[in-house]
Amino acid sequence: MKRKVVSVLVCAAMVATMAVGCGSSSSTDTSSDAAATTEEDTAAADDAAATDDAAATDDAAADGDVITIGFAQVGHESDWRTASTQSCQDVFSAENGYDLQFVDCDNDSAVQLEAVRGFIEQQVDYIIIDPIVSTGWDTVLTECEDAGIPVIVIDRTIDDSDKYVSWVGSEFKTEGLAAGEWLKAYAEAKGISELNILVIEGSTGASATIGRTEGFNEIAEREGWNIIDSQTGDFTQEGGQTVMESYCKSYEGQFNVVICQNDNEAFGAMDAMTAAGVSYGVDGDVILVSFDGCRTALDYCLAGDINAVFECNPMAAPMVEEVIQALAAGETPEAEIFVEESCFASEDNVPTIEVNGETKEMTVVTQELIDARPF
Ligand code: GZL
Repeated sequence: MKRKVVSVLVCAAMVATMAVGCGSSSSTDTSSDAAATTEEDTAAADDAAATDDAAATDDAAADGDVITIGFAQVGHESDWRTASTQSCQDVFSAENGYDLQFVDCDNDSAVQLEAVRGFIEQQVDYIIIDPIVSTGWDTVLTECEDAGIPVIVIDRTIDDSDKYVSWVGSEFKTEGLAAGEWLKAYAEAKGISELNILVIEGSTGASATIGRTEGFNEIAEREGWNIIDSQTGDFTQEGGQTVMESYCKSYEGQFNVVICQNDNEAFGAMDAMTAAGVSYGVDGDVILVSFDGCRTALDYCLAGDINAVFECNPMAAPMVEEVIQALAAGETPEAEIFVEESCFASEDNVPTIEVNGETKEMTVVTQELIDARPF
């Protein structure tokens, strides 16, 4: 399968999102009256926007131009997920000529399959799926194919069917490999000879979990590291805290590395370690690593609480729109489209890492970088 790495559109999407974000931060008032006025103004603006959206859809529908899209999203479990949803809502808006039928599947695979079948019944023009788990898809994708509805998969992968047009997302195994190569170099730079590692995995069966685990464990095995335990925190802050509380009780004093497979799990793990009196981060006893790269995680990285964050870019929607436009033009879109991603660190003692024969830069987090982040 040909691959395409897209960075320009991601930057454009980021700038667009940032511009919107920056604009929305300019009118904060402190007085209660002003706040009430702002609240009334905001409600009025929301009503006006909804009216405009409906009007735009009606106009486009009148022209027969509106493109109806069914989007079955994983859920709302993390900051990353919120940014992924926002990216799709920003691109597939009424003013852009779309009617987005969005379903938050709340991390429930049965709900997700039902949502896709609902889109078929609605006879939408396109279906976007971010698959909660990577298996159990061939039957419903065959139903989409029989209904003549193109399916585009984003983010996580589907491993038991190829009945979809394109997949847009990240290389999860590469993310895991990068974390392992950084940890090796970091331990050497710090003179740490023995690594005893605890892992808080993502949602069981999710390709992001499978890939990150596979990549990191490949390095751990090569280096002879001791992975003491590895349990799922389900990509949530609550899950990360619960697992880390258990780890602090079961493995007190036995570990010096915690790998969290997303930012929200890292936030929960931090709370649990703080409560247990375990120090972490640049000046702590435990090296803390996360995946995703949301703004809050980079804040913690800047503060030295999280040692390194390996980005997973949620801004897939601009590339999905490219796929839809190619299909509409009778062209064959790329089968796999990879978004560009960075690796972030709190310190500058590991400038670069080698992953799959490619040199990746470890970007030291600054406030300027954080301010420019889209999520
Ligand atoms: C990865 C994505 C994962 C994120 C988590 O692409 O599916 O799911 O890493 C999210 O934050 O919950």
